Amino acid sequence: MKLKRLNDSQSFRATFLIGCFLILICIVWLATGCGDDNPTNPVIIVPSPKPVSVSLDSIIVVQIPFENDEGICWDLFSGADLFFNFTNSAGVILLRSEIIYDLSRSDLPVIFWTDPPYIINNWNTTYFFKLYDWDALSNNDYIGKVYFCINQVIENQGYSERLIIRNQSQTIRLRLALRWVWS
Ligand SMILES: [Ca+2]
Repeated sequence: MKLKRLNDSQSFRATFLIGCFLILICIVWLATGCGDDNPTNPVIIVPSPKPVSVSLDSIIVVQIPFENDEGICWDLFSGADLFFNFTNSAGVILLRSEIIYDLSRSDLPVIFWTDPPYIINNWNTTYFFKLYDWDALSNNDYIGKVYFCINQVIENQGYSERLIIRNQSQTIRLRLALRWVWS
């Protein structure tokens, strides 16, 4: 075999290329973790699962006041005729309950089913239950309201399937059944 001697320029070029090649090998070696004697496991960030929707399945009225602020019963000769409107923050009525006539304290709690279950679209807004005593011959009497916001529910108690909401004076208490759909 015949060897050909390189001139200075060719020698410099060959050295430069070999140097570049070695640096490249080092970079690949380090990047793949081969240079670490005690490599740590790669961290895999798994996003927390979030439900895709939530629906309101039922509303249980646990407590209402049976007298108005002046201490007078809603109806003079019978119990309250309870119903409620479920509204968004703009006051638009989304659901209206049936009326339960002649309700007395011993009848509580009473349950109202949503049929079909009401899907809560806006998790960032406040929804209201406005409770009334129905009257045939005069305007309905306003009993009071309670409200909730889904994002606040999640923040306070996670994806809970049972939510209790009260008014400020603690005279109204509702228990909501929420159903979270995960996929
Ligand atoms: Ca009434």
